[in-house]
Amino acid sequence: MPKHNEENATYLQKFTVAVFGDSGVGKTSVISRLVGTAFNVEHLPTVEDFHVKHLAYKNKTCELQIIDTSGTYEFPAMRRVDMEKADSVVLVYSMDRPESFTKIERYMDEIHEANNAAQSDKPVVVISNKSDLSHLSQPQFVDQRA
Ligand SMILES: Nc1nc2c(ncn2[C@@H]2O[C@H](COP(=O)(O)OP(=O)(O)O)[C@@H](O)[C@H]2O)c(=O)[nH]1
Ligand SMILES: [Mg+2]
Repeated sequence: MPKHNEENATYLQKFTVAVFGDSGVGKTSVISRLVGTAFNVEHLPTVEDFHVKHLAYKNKTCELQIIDTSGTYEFPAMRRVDMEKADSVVLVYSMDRPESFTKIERYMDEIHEANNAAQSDKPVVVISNKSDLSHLSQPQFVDQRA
């Protein structure tokens, strides 16, 4: 019987991804799309959820553990724990809400702090969500970041 440990070529390698972003930007929706659960047209604020997705990569099966965080800025200690345990971080902002992009900078600062503390260098991916509503944002939103 094959042993399920790291020496086994088909072992499930585990990666933890933490998803952060302002409340309502669409974090849960993006994750639902990835893990195959239904898209919800309502915004149900998340405290913290955990999802698992299996992916095949280079002859191995990876287990992606996805932490869907609360978008409120009230839980810095919880965020810090999630940042420290994540192998990589996804930051989401919404194209109709410039302030949700400004928040990305604060998350980046916190990630740098967590990285420095842990002497790590986690990859960070930024997702622009709600591109169908991009016409609602002000032009300077783009100019400010150029
Ligand atoms: N128009 C539009 N609405 C979206 C999109 N993605 C998510 N939403 C809606 O945005 C709201 C907040 O989404 P949710 O995933 O709960 O946000 P979260 O708080 O970041 O987890 C919900 O009403 C979703 O249906 C998108 O790409 N376009
Ligand atoms: Mg959510």
